Amino acid sequence: MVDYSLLNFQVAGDHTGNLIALEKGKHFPFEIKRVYYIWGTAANAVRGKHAHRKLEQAIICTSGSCDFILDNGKEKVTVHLNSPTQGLYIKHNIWREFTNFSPDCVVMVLASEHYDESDYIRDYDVFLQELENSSSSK
Ligand code: T46
Repeated sequence: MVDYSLLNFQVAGDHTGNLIALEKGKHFPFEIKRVYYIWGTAANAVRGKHAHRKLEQAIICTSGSCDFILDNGKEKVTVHLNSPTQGLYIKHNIWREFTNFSPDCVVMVLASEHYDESDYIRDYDVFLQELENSSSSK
């Protein structure tokens, strides 16, 4: 099974509209060191195409929708994100691609580490090799 979970956020706000507050130490199983967001992506673009060696992330589609394809080297699962009330939590060693963007899609990501290109595995064969090395060293 591909290791991921969906975090459900409590909605506050009032009759005029909604609000979700996300706090350090309360809503995520990691300390948030970085926030970034992605928007204006062409519908059929495929982003991601990499895994991370260490990074954990919570991915929230704050507007619109898109699909995340998660791959642990053996199995794949597609997670459709279409609500600001849910966060897709993924740890390291998961190959991710995301696509099928609605025109209004905004993806906000909360990350456990600062940006570090050396944490990326951008070659799928290297990803498979590193997975094998880590399982044979256990
Ligand atoms: C993931 C999805 C949801 C930075 O300079 N700082 C940053 O914090 C990030 C994330 C990227 N960049 C630069 C590096 C590249 O030149 O922005 C460019 C595109 O980055 P990347 O290839 O990481 O973008 P995505 O949208 O393919 O993937 C990102 C995350 O890397 C990834 O972990 O899950 O968003």
